[in-house]
Amino acid sequence: MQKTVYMCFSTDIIHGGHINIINKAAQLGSLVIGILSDEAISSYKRYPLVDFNERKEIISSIHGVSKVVEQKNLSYKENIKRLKPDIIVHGDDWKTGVQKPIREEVIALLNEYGGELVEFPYSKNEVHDALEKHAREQLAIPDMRRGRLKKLLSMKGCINAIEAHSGITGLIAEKTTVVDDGKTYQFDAMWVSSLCDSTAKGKPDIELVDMTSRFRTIDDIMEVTTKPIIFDGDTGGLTEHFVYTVKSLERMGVSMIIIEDKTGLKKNSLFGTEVEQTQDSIENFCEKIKAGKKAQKTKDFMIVARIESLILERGMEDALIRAFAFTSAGADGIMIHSRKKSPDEIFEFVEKFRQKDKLTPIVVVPTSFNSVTEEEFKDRGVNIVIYANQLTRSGFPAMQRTAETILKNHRAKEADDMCMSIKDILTLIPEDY
Ligand code: SPV
Ligand code: MG
Repeated sequence: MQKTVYMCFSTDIIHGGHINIINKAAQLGSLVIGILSDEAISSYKRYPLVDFNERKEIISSIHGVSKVVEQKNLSYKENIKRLKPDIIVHGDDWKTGVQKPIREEVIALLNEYGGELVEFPYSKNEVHDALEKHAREQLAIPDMRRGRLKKLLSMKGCINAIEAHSGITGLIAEKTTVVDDGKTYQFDAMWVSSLCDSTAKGKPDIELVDMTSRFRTIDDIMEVTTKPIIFDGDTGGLTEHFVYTVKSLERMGVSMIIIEDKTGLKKNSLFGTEVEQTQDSIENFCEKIKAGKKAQKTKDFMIVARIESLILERGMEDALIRAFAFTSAGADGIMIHSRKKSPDEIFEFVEKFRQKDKLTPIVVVPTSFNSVTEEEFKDRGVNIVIYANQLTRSGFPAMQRTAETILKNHRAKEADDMCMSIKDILTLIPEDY
């Protein structure tokens, strides 16, 4: 009887190397190709330029492929258990790096029933590398980047974002990948926080850093990344100014602005009622939202209204009245904020809002109520979870400790163990990025 051969494809660019390995695999038996889901690809590599159905059609029409199936995760487990292939084929490039534990799991699963792993030498090819680089560059084009947040939201239901305030923090948000239990995890988007952008410039978070400077930060991040951007627009400023901000952000390829319903001198929400803060009137804030929606030119851009009622201790009822008024005014989403350690008031808001509105995306920033997992937020009806300041809050103490160690010892030797090696810092950023 003919053997069954299984191979997984995670690429959306088919080139000669792929045809070559398909030909070799087909010679070993009846070839089934697993096509990685859009969700798995976007958390493993990058957002696919060609979607699942199209990839399925292309690959199933290649000579030598007898069947195509979906592979939902990077892990082969589900499909191996279901299909029990005699042979699994892969390039030998997965012996190291992110895919190493996936390979080990495949070997263990094959050993359970005497299946075989066949690895063909992986050939690095400059043309293929150039195609991949080109695909990445496509993702960074403003039109492509802007629309991707909506696509990710509808694909995943709940997405996450981490703060970025510079090129290097943008790269961390872009590239950090973790493999756990056969799944890969990456951040979906970046949050350009007013707190972290101001802090990086040594300034307080009071709308002192002007828009031109905030745009410069976005530009620095955009130059070296491809992921969608959510911009912290503070109060949005005067309505007459806000409409220009919306148009500029949209042109740059930012996907979403979140503005908070405060007025006058804005202070950071995490101060709560310890400082004087004034909430905007519902009428005025609705006018700002309406003006912003009217100013935007594309369908992709989103304006999210952030409600400060819980922060300012004005009560749940006030928060809900505002939420429904702001969505009626055209807000594309609601961010509800709290500085309580317990997530109870956030959960209560989400439950009550969802009783009347099942669709409008809800955004949370769990800096204080940080014990809740993304999975629980999703189950309760939250759509965007933003880690708003953790890179700044971890990076700053590390630098401060190093500075103190040098001062104390009148030399840098003792600080060396706290630092990356010179070789690592020199090669951290590739020259042709
Ligand atoms: C920010 O990151 O700047 C925010 C979130 O606006 S918070 O600091 O919690 O107000
Ligand atoms: Mg802010």
